[in-house]
Amino acid sequence: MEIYNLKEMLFPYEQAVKELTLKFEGIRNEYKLLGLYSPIESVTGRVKKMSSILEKASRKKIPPDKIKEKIEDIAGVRILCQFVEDIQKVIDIIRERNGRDLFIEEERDYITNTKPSGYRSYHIIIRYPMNTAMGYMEVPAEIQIRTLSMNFWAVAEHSLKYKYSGNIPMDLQKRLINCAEAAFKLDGEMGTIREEIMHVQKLNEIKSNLVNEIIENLHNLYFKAKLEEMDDINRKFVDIWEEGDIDKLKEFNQQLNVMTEVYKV
Ligand code: 0O2
Repeated sequence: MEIYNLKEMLFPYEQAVKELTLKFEGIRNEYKLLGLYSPIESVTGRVKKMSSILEKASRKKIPPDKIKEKIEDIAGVRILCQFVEDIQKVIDIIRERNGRDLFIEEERDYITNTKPSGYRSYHIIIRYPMNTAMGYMEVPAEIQIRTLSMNFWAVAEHSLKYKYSGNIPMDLQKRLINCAEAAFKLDGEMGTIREEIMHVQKLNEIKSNLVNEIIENLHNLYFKAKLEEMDDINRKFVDIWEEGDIDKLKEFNQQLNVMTEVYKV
């Protein structure tokens, strides 16, 4: 690979990032649609900037023709979790796909083996099979899995590293290590109320899905069945909605389901 080819070389990486991001977002949405707690809070992806690729190649003394082979994080996907416990669930989801739509090359556990900087995250290096205009290829990609608080720290530290060109002054480094420990302590404390938070979030998802169904039913009864007593039904819905009782919402939706059955809408 020559430098003048770098832009073209990145095309499949861009596609791989898009596909991987979409897949993990799909898993997250599926959990939510099923009214379940999702271990995936959010997913982002990026292709490393050309300047960063060249900087990393130069720092690691990688010649241009070895960039593709040696820099594994040109395609990067970051999965954020609310709780440390969710990270293992995400790892399991990815391991489950190994040999199917991706191939795991290596796993790096910087949570158990925290980096001296204070960095915590779980990395999975994969090869992602793709059919491109140039034919079949396996695009290397790095999946970083971390909690929101690990991410808060990493993003801040990354900015400082950039500001100081990689040489953060010693006293700032020490403060960053303290911050990393505080962030990890926060993760630990949050873990103690995880069950309760998960329960509330699940209920919220169920409620939101129910409201979607109810509104669709109301829409069909109004526009398709042209029901006359719609005002009463709407008022009943508003009352139940304001009460916020999930069982009453379920019961109301069941009644609407029966009505839509009867009116065949
Ligand atoms: P960017 O801008 O995020 O792409 P090395 O670069 O030698 O540390 P290596 O051997 O490629 O890393 O693999 P490693 O350490 O498993 O993963 C590299 C990526 O992990 C980094 O990419 C960062 O995103 C993240 N990372 C690793 N260590 C740290 C750290 O101490 N602080 C922060 N904030 N992030 C870290 P890049 O290329 O450095 O940066």
